[in-house]
Amino acid sequence: MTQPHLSQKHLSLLAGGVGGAKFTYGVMRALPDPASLTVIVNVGDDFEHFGLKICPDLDTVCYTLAGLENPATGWGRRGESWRVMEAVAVLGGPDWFRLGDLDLATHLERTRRLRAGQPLHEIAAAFCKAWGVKARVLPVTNESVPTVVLTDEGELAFQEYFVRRRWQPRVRGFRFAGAENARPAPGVLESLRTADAVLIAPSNPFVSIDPILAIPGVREAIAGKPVAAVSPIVGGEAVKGPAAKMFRELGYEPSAAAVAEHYRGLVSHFVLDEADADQAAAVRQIVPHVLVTDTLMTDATKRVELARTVLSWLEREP
Ligand code: FO1
Repeated sequence: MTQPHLSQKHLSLLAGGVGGAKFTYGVMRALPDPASLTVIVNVGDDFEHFGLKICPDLDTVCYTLAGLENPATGWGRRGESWRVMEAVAVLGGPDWFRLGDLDLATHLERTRRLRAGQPLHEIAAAFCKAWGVKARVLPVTNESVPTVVLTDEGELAFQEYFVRRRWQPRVRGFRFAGAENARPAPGVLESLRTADAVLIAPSNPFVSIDPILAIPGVREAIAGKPVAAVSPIVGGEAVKGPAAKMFRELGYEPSAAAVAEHYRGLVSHFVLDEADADQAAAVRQIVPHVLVTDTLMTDATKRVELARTVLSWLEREP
């Protein structure tokens, strides 16, 4: 009997942000059965705005898997219009966090369902079904565990820091409020425990992946498994967003090796970009299995190529 390919087994993927969504899309497309993929998504960016529950990372992942994402921003919806936000601005309301007209439908319907008592993971499943997403997408927890950014100016709520202040305040650390008492959403630990391998997307380690790992039981569920992380830092800079700036402000030189160090003891496999090939030996001192490849997901084909490269490497070097 031939050995089943990893691409036919169960995979779990930890993701947040735009880079995370792009890699998730690649993995989903690289698998013969997208239903064998469970995506566990950061909820630290979630907040309430206009009385609506906004879940940026869940929505970014789901829109991207459904092909509904706005290609210009990576977040929000394709073909978006902004009539509601424009009308809000005329009234003097807050328009710093831009909610498009189509995107608003997601927040309205999610908030209605939450108020009716439906848990977030069921809402995510219902929305994925409606949008034709075959992979399973789970919030890491159904509870509110907001990321708080500790800055030179004091504590800032995540979206205040990220969008309103355009990640300019200097960071000193992060807090995931209430994480220690939060319960993982149904299916999260089961999916991690039964996964043949766990992937960590090239997402921001501090504010996309760490808030997932902070939920009790998550680290334990993946301990001892093949866990492969893809570096979000390429050539000393973040592909998108503030990851490199955060490393610097926390006192580390941003590099693929610094990301590997951040994940020391958690990951068995680490993927870095060709631009950082000179760090492969140093990373091998931190993580046993190291792959150097082109990680830049400049179009949909490259997302799938990267996923295929990582999955076939995991098969060869489990
Ligand atoms: N990011 C921005 O930089 N500016 C925005 O106005 C903005 C609005 C927005 C609306 C819905 C949504 O799901 C995401 C949105 N994002 C926006 C992205 C969001 O801040 C994410 O948390 C970050 O991209 C980090 O992943």
